Amino acid sequence: MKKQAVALVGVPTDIGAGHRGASMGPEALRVAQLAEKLRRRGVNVIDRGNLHGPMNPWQPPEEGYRHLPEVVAWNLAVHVAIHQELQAGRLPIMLGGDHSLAIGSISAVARHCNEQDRKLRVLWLDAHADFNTSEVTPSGNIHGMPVACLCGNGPRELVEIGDRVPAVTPDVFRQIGIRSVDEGEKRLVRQAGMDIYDMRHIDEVGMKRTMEEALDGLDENTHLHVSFDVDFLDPSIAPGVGTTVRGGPTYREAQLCMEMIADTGRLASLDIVELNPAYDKRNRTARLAVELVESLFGKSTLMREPD
Ligand code: 4U7
Ligand code: MN
Ligand code: MN
Ligand code: MN
Repeated sequence: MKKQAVALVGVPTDIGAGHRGASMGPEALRVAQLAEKLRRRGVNVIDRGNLHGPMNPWQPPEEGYRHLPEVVAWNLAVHVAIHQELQAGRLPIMLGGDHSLAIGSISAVARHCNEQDRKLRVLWLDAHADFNTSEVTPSGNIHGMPVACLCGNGPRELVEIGDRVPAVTPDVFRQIGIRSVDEGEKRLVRQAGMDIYDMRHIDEVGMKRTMEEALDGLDENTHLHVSFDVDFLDPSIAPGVGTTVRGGPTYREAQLCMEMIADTGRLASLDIVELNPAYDKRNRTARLAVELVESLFGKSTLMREPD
C-alpha cells in the first residue's frame, strides 16, 4: 500500500491573537524546511501554499469578541481546505496562524469522521485550555476560545461551521501541558468535565504515564488529531510565541510526547499554531517545532531507516 500523502496548508493570519506576528508562522516553518525534512523521512509532502483571508484590522473587542467577522472568514476557508484534503485521503497539516483556526480545522476533521463513521480523539498540546467564552474572556481574543466554540459554546457563526452543532463533544479532547487557565474559564472547564493533563500531573507522574493515559482507548477506527500550540513548550526552548507561560515541557519531555503519539500509528491530521517569528531568535522555535514534527512522523533517536 502506498504511504499516505501529507498536505501542508498555510494559514497566514494572527486574526484571533493578542499579539501580531503569528501570520508569519507558515513561512517560518517552510524556512525551517518542514517539507524537506519530512520528505527525507520518506513522506510524500505536497505544499498547497497559503489560504487567503481578511487583513488584521487590529480593533478592540466588540461584545466580547475581537475581529469576529474576520475570524469567521478565515475559519470557513480553513474548514473547506482541510476537509478537501481529508476527503482526498491526505493527512493535512495546518500551518498557523493563531489557534482560533483550530475551529476550522477540527470542525473539518469532525465532519470527515462523521462521514467515514470513525471515532475522533484530539490531543490539545497547549499551555492554555482555550475554553473561554465572550462572558468570561479577559481579552476578547478568539484564540483563547476554540475548544469552547467546537463544543458549541460560542458565537453562532463559529459554532455552526461544519456539519453539526456542536462539532465535537468535550470527551474527544485530551489537553496536555496546561498551566494557564483564567478564573471564569476554570469553572467552564470543570463543568464540561474536560480531560486535562496539566503540568502538575506531568510533574507528578511523568510524561510517559501522562501520554499512556491520554492515548488510552485508541483503536484502528480512531482518527487522531493533534493540535500543537507551540506555547505548549517551555519558553526557554521556544521563545517564538506571543503568549509565553513558564514551566512547560522540556525538550526531552516534548520529544517523548511526540514519539509516543507516533508509536500509536494513528496520527491523521495536525495543526501547528501560535508560532510567532516576531518574538523568535534566528528561527529557533520554528526549527524546534519542525524537529518535534519529525518525531511525530516517526523519527526516533535510534538510527532507524525510514520504512
Ligand atoms: B492560545 C488567555 F487571558 N487565556 O483568553 C485569553 F491568558 O491559543 C490566553 O492558547 C489565550 O495561545 C491564549 O486571552 C490562546 C489569557
Ligand atoms: Mn492555544
Ligand atoms: Mn496557548
Ligand atoms: Mn498563544
